[in-house]
Amino acid sequence: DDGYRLWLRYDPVADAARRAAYAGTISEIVIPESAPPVVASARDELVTGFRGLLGVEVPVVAQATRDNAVILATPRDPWIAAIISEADLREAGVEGYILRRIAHEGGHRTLIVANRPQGLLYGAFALLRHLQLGQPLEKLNLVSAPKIQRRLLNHWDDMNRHVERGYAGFSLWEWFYLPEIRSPRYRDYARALASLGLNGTVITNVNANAQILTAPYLAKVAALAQEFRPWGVRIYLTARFSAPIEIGGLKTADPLDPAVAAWWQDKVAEIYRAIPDFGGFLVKANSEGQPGPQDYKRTHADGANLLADALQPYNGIVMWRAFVYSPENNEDRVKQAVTEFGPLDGKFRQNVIVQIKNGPLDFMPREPFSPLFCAMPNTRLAAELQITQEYLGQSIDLAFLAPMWREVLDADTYANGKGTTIASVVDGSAKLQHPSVIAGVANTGTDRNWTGHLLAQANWYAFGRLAWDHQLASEKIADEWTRLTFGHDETVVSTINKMLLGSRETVVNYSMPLGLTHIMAEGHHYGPGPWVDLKGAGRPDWTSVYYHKAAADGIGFDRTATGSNALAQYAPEWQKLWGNLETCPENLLLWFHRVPWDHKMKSGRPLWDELCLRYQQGVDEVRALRRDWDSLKDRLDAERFTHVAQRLARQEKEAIHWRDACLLYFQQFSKRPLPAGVEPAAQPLEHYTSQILRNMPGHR
Ligand code: BDP
Repeated sequence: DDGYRLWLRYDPVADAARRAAYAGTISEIVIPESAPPVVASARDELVTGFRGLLGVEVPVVAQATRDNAVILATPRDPWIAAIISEADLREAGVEGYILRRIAHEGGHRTLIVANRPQGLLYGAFALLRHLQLGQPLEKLNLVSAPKIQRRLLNHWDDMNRHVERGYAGFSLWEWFYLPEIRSPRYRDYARALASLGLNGTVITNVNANAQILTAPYLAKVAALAQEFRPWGVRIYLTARFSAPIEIGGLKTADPLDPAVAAWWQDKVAEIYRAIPDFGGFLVKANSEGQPGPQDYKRTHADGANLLADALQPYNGIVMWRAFVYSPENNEDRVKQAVTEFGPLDGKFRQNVIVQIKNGPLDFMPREPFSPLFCAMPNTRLAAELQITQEYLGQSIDLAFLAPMWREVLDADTYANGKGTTIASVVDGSAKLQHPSVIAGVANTGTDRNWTGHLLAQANWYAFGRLAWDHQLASEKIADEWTRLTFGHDETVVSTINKMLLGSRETVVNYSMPLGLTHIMAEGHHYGPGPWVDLKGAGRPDWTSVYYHKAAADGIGFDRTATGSNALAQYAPEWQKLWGNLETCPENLLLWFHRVPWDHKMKSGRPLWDELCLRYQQGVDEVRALRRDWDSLKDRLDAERFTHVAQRLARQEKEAIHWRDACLLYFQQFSKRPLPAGVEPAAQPLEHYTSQILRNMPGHR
């Protein structure tokens, strides 16, 4: 089993009694003859799903002819309107669905009801998931609707098919072959998105290439859009701010220049002629060398509004990224987004969404939430999460990210008083609504299993499920994914669930425990590099020494009032908790504080000992992961078993490497021995500092 089928396997329901029960309650699929393409996808999915799960060919009809029909319907059908309440329909909204089993004319029906075609598709997937999860049909009765309107993947795919921070092969988009030649994978990709309720995708890298906006490439993009459309997946593109110069022949890209505005208007009109349901632009501007409005002494708002005005007539949106830290500013890097964007609050058009990474630094294994989520009350804000594991072991280490994303979504900004979680800021319920956006940087590529590491499929799944319903518990998501992917052997399920749920914390433990961040190797970002300094990286805030500040007297970055005071960007409640060395949670300790090596930790041990033991714990936990996986050998197919076993073996090596490299390095400053229970390094420090990894994926 190569994993290609993801969570949509539709293998026969293993429990024969249950399979028979399902088959007995599903007799035919009722769907109007002139169904729009999205509903045709729903129909085909149900046929395929029932065939696989139940082993029967369920006929498709235009009118119910018998008992136990599965009926796809909208409230335009008076029969449905009489059964489904106004309130339920309202709750289902634009994209949601109602699943209900009802008694009717002496028999039964299963209803999939939605206000719009898209909801029927999501309802069909939900019904199939229900069966795949072995849930009973008899009392089926649920209403589900997404809380966030635009649920997008962001692909950091270059046009030469290299994927920036991609660890699963090449880009899925075969630009040279398009538009005529279309890989069947495009359909499979869009179908996978739809199965999770994702409704859009930005197919190009934020480090953008203007060529994508030229006519020949727009024709190729239009071909992809055509493949995605039956699955309700809309295309978005990244817009390179200097495109008017690079492909438009203008001398400037100044957002206040009327010729520039006219160029973008024409370009946007051209895009919508080719792709009528085009979603909009994602822009990285004046960030890490990308061009932007500041090149013309204009603001981010000027830049974003320029594009927003061009898109507005078509209901297109601009997602303007807030990942900025300017080379001229030597303020603590984690403060800079608020410094730059805070003053622009309220200055963006209504179809602009400022897109913010979950943390103020950069997708670290753990950071506090970005304070920009509470600094712009009059601006629409999107959350950008990273599914691809740039800093969490790429496609070698197991790190299930739902618990990390839960930390973010549940974080209370206190922006509108207690309970103003990031989730509520993003979905608009806390403040401004429409359009609301959540984005996940994709971990997909041409690898047969899509995500490089088979178990990393769980992160794609988790992002999609959370984008639909940001209240879902990590445990529930893990359990769903494991059952959909590996079936219902309870030993398998409980073992894999346990492995998934602890895995992110394990990576934190052996790489950046106790609030350490950004101490990975330079450039490719894989493995340890706490020694990276200005000799090895282009600017101070790309070094590791900038972040850990280890010295004889201690370690950590003082972000309290005695230091950079990044803490002041948070609500007083957080300032109080995080600002005090005694109350600051230890998992963020060295993010906020500079701490002496002998500082007494909650365990009673000195900081140095605690740090060492965390690294050791990380290694021990990887060993436990290996034991757990090995215990499933006879219960899994050989291909998937071996695939994961090999990666876990490599992960153990990597964890040991992290532990040894970091502890040897920090020991130069702490001058303390390893505490009992911590295994000593096999090699001297020079061995680790002189290692150069080559041919790393995801990095140019
Ligand atoms: C960093 C990545 C870099 C991205 C950048 C971004 O290392 O490849 O281009 O973020 O998000 O995490 O723009």
